[in-house]
Amino acid sequence: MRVLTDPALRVAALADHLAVAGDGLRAALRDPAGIIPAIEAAGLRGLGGAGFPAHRKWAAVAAEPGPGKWIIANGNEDEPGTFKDRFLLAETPHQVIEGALVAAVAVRASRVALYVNPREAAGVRALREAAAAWEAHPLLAAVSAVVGEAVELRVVESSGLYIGGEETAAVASVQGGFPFPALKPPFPAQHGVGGAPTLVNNVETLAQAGHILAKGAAWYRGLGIGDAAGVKLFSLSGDVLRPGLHELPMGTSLRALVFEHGGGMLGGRGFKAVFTGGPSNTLLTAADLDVAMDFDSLRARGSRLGTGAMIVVSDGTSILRKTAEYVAFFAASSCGQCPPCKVGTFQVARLLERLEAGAGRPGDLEALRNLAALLPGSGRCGLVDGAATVLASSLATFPEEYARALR
Ligand code: L3W
Repeated sequence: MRVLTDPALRVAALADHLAVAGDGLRAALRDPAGIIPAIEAAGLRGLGGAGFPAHRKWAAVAAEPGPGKWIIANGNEDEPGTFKDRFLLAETPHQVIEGALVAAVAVRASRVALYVNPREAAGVRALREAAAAWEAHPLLAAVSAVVGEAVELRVVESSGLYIGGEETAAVASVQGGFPFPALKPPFPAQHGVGGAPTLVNNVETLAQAGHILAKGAAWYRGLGIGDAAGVKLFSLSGDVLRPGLHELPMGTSLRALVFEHGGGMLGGRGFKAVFTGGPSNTLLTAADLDVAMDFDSLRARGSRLGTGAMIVVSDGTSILRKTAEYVAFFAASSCGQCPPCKVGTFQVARLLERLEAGAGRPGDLEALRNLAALLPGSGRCGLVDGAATVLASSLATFPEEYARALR
């Protein structure tokens, strides 16, 4: 099933995009009041990690007074193992912009920030060219007419820092500041860029909107398996034969992803575990191979779908080493505003590094367990929670690796 990755959408010229797409935006312009109900009926969720129902966020922004409301199409993507947004931006920039304009019509926003990670130079280039083409096209004038203000598309390069993907940090970046996350509430929906109501959605979420409006909510919902709706871009990496971006029905089993679409384990090695999402969630193991990969099923299992990144680890690979690598990433990515996050992630990274190097000391495991219990909830954004979750899960699931490292 190819919706977002349909080769016909991988075009640079707007005319080529509109030859095969554009019906979603046209439908949105014909019936602006029908957009949010369609998004709700489709079951679209926020695909940047949290899975928050998209229609609730859109309705919250729509309910706020204008003028000067904002949309931030969040393409900051920088977490290990996630590489879906860079595909959408570099290969299908018009698909993302069409979706963002559907959202602009729905919530009556006039400022659209296409917020992109400058490390992805191809994405920045593609988006700049695409935005210029839309600026000159009558469809944008039609969007402005419905919104009631001149709609502007701005490509905004992020700081390139991971933390800049957190939504309040994205708001701060678009305002020209350092990407410091802020406490919520207020949510950006009420108080975003310059205090204006702001809809922040991941670019994958927005990209789905055009298809939903074009082909209908029932069609979209039916693409998913069971109760799960629609399609998802899974970033598959690690010890599999066919790593890469796999667009699959939401609710596809982990087994199907790894053993059918991913071609199975590299070199016939045994399957050991999967780091999901950020990688900031509870690990999945062989006992979870039949779990449906969707927000609710993974949450019921005690884990999370997150961004849909699945980093597969085989028998020969050390979980301790991978955990140390990811926690070091979170430690380096902490913005430093909240001492428990800055100091806690640093301490965990230091202890893991020491253990991994065979220089662990008695008491290190207890210190790690204590930190895993103490740190969650101690920061204003989710960064420290992610680091603590992956640590706690790896300690609980593979205790023998830690004990062996200590010996
Ligand atoms: C309006 C309300 N909006 C909540 C909105 C809120 C936000 C969304 C989810 O994501 C996840 C986490 C990581 N009126 C609202 C409302 N909203 N109540 O719903 O909010 P929240 O707070 O549940 O999550 P979040 O912090 O936005 C984090 C996963 O993403 N993840 C992490 C990515 C992190 C980055 C980064 O920091 N650079 O990319 C990766 O998978 O595990 O589940 O929009 O405003 N009443």
